[in-house]
Amino acid sequence: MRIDVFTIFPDLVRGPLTASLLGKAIEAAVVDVRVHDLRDHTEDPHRDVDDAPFGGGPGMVMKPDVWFRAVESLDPDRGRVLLLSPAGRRLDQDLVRELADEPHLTLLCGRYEGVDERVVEGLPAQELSIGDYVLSGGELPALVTIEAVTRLVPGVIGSEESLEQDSFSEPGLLDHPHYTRPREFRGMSVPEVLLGGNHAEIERWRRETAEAKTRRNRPDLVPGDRS
Ligand code: JCQ
Repeated sequence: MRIDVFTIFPDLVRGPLTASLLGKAIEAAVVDVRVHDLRDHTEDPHRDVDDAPFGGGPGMVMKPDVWFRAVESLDPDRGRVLLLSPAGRRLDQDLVRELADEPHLTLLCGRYEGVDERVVEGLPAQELSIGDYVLSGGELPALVTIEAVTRLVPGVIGSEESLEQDSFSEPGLLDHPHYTRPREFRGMSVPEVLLGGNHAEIERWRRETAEAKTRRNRPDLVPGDRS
């Protein structure tokens, strides 16, 4: 899989990519991530990527021409072009699986108050949100997207296991609690059922505690919830 990233902070994106599982997948050449400096595609001596908003108001807006030149510097194939934005479609595991099937993703990291709407309309780019909160730029959302997607790409260490996990764990149900040694820690014991070796009983306990956790932490995932 090929992933192109456009950002005014290329080093911020590269750092995490060279560490951990991501770095190994990139080393193994299963995933080819290329990080581009958006300012390399400006044409003015100040290398400006932003300008004042039409209609007035605070802050600055990212100029469309820079984004078009940047993305058009790639060969005609740009794959699926995604603009990280709090106003985008929310990323969830279904969309992660869909993106993992794509041969090529192009991720655009916006900053300031936002990006000129003609980037979305004209490139075109699909707006993608990683959650309902505001960050100062799309760089961390791009890294989140890359990590969520690449761990499903065949050949990435652990991808077979994570695919298994996905099919075993029911959709709309949070994971059950986990325990390891020691059996007692600061007065808290591991549930007796997990020590007994009765696998039918263990499975039942895991499903029940997963359901309880889902009702407590994520009532919105419970069928029939109207919250
Ligand atoms: C992504 N959840 C939050 C911030 C404007 C495109 O315009 C903007 C982009 C950002 C960065 O993205 C996020 C985000 N998912 O903050 C402001």
